[in-house]
Amino acid sequence: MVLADPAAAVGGPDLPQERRLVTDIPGPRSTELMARRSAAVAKGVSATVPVFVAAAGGGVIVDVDGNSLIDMGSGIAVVNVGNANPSVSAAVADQAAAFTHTCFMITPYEGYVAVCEELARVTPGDHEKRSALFNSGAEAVENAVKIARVATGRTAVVVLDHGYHGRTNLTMALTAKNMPYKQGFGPFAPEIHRVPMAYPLRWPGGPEACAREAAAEVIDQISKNIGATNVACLIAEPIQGEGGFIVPPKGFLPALADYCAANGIVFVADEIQTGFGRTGRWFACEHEGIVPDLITTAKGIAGGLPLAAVTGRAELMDAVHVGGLGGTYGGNPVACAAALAAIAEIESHDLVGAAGRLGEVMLTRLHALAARDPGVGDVRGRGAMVAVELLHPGTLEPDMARTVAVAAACHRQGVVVLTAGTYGNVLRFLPPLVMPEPLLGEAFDVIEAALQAVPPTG
Ligand code: PLZ
Repeated sequence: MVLADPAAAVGGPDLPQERRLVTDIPGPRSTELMARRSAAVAKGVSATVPVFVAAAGGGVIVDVDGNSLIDMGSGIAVVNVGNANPSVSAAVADQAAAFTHTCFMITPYEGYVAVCEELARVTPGDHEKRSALFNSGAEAVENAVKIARVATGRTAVVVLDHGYHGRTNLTMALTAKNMPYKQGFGPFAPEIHRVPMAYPLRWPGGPEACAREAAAEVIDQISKNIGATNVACLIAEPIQGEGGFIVPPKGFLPALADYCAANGIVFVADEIQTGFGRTGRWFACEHEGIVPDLITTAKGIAGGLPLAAVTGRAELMDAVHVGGLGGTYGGNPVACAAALAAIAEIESHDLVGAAGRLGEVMLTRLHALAARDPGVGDVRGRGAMVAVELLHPGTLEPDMARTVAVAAACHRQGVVVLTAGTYGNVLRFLPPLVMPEPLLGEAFDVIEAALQAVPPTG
């Protein structure tokens, strides 16, 4: 039961910012740990890259065999401020030395309040706001639905096709994709209605008509099939994450937000993946000047510690009776200390600006690549949240096999890339916002070589 090489377990930005392969991927120690994993961990919990981590920081992940991989995933958009960010680590250590838990509902502490104050400050809109803190993104989304239902006295919930909102029973029902998230796990929660998403690449009327036609279709379906007066909330990711980094065309989300406002429907922006600087704004809603009634956050909020929030209009949030919201660990003091440090880091290092610059580098590289590779069917994203959708050339047919093969080739060459998409044919890039630009360039050299090594078919 010996833990692998504790001497290597110092991470943070001082780690050499380099790609370094000293063994095959996975190396012998990772292979040994994978065997232990298989014998002890449930099969349903997957592993994208078969290496075990010893330390991470800046733009790299160092494995237990001494390989240094470029991190193009940020633990799914979590370590925006960098892994083992020294300021976050120090805040965690200090708080852990003071107290680790009391339960905010039993004996409160300042950190929780301070995080809610910061959320009121950094989220869109200057109206009066309140927040409640939770442990995971899914839990935040569930609570947004609870709050919207109490505040409106209505029950129906509207979500968009290709959307992802979590893996709990209610959020599975909100999530569009069946495999792997829902298969066999039903029955699902009732009163959930899925409407079309404005997906420019795949909109039958073409990308130009997409925003207008999709908004009209959504509004028609709500009024015709559900009845606007029955709808408590509409939940939308301002850029869809797991669905494949689908950026709604300009005007689509504002049209839905306006329709919600006119019909007493709570507009919930799920900014769990897009928040905290990721897209080159504090929150992705800002790209179109949208002020959501409620906003769900998690991931990037606390530099890697589990924390999530619902933030929104005071009159909605305060509609819930005393004791109606909570949980043993929600707003844990150590996670709150991490969040305060992470938010300060985003601000003091202008990581929002950094996300924009990383995005420009990535989009430039990917557009150049798309011009030479007929299998790259779409390049899209905002800030440090960009993706390519791989197709069989000349068609809209998803090329999942190539996507999987390219990702695996990148992993073997020491670049952690993630896939996404309803059809599993999207390569997505989510570097930490502290990624050094030369390292980002090297990651794209590897990605480009992998795409060349696995050419498109069909
Ligand atoms: N809403 C928009 O992106 C989490 C899921 C990974 P939790 N996305 C990563 C996986 O396979 O489980 C996510 C999201 C959006 C909600 C969630 C859910 O957040 O913290 O994973 O519960």
